[in-house]
Amino acid sequence: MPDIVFELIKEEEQRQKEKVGLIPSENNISPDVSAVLSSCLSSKYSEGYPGRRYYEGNQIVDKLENLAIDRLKELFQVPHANVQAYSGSPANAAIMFALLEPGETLMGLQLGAGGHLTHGHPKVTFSGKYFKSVQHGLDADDRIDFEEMLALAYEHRPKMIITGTTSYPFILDFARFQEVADAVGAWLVADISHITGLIIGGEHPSPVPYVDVIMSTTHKTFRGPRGAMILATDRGLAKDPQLGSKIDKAIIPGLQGGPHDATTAGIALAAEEATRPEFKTYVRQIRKNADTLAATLMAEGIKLVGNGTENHLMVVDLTPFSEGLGTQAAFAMDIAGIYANRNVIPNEPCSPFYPSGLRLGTPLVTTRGMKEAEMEKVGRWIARVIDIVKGETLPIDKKERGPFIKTFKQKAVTNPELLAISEEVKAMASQFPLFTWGGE
Ligand code: DSN
Repeated sequence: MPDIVFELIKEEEQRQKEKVGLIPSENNISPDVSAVLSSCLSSKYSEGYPGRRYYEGNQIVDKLENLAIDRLKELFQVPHANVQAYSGSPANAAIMFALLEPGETLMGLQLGAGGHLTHGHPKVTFSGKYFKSVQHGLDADDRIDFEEMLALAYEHRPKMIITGTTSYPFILDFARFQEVADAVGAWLVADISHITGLIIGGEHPSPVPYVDVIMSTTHKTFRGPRGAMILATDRGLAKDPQLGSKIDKAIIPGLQGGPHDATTAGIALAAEEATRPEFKTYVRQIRKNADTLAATLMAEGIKLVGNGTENHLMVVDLTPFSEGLGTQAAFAMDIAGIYANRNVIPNEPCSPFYPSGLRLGTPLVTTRGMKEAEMEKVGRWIARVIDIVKGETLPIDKKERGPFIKTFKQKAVTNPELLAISEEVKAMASQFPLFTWGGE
C-alpha cells in the first residue's frame, strides 16, 4: 500500500492540472530536469568546490558542477559563476556577506514598489537588520524614480546597490542604475530572478555590461530546479580581481554546508535547455500571453499598475472597487480555479497583510502550452471573480478584519458562481499538460 505521501502528491498533480497557475515566480520543469532531481545525486555530500572537496567520492559531482558553471559562464558571457546557493535569499545574503561589513549601507527598491525582502527591507529581514538600509521608490507614473534614487545615494553613500524586482511590470534600465552606483562608487548587484529567462530569450535587456554581480534563482523564468546562481561580471572583476573568490567563500565556509548536487546537475541541464531555439519561442510567448492577459483585463474595466506590462507579470490595482480587496480576490480566484497571490500596490493604502492588489504572471501557463486565446478566457474569468467579490469590503477596524476574512472564506468555498467558473476553468486547463517546451 503506497504511503499517504504518494497519494498527496497525486492530489497535488491533479490540482495543478485542473487549475490555472498565475503566480509569476512559479514554473514547471522539464521531465529531464525532474529526473535529475530525483536521481542518486541527491544522496551525495560534497562540501567545497570542484577539485577541493572535504569529502571523497566527488569525481563525477566535480564534472557536473564544472559543467553547470561553464554553461552559465557561456550563456551570460561572464567570467565567474557559483551555483551552490540554496535559493535566492541565501544567495543575496552571500553577496552581502562577501562585499559588506555589518552596519555598512545597502540600497534597494522598497518592497511596496516591487522590490524584494532581501533588498534591505527594514527591521524584519537580515538585509535590513544587519546593514544600514536605504530604500528608494517610484515616481508618479509608478516607475523607478532615478532622481530620488540618485539624491538618496549622494546623501547616504551606499556601499552596495541591489537592483531587482518581484512585482514591477516594467523593463529595468540597468544603465541608469549604473550611473547611480558609479556616482557614489557603490557595488552594483542585479537580482534578475524574475526575468532571467526573458534576458536569455532577448525579451529584456541584459544587466551584464552594467553591473558587478548578478544573482538569479533558477526556477522562475529560467525554468530549472529550485536554486540560485551568482555571477561575477568582467566589470566586477576589474574592480576587484578577488570578487569571485569572495563570493565563493561567502557561500562556503561563510553561510552554507554541502551543496545540493542534484540541483547543481539540474541547473546544468536547464542551462542547456535555455540555449535551444524553442526556449526563445517560449519566452516570446510569455510576453505575448502577458500582453494579452493585461489587455483583456483592462478591456473588462480592471485597473493595472502602469496600465499594462512590459515583462512577464502585471499587478492588478483593486482600489477602484475597494481598498484591501486583494485577499478576498485571490482566495475567490483560487476557488474559481485560478491561483495567484495577493500583492501590495504602489503607495498601498491598506496593509501588506491585507493588500489592495493581485500579482499575475504568465511563465507557468506558457510552459503548459497556453496561448493568447486561453489568456483571453482567463482574463474574462478573473473579471467575473472580481465582479463577484468587489462588494466584500475589508472592515476599517483592524480587529474585525480576521473574523471578516474567515467568514468570507467560509462563504466563498461554496459560492455557486465561483464553483461554476471553476468547472469552466477545469475543462480548459485539463486539456494542457503540465510541461511543454511552450509557444511552439
Ligand atoms: N517568492 C518570490 C516571488 O514570488 O517573487 C520572491 O522570493
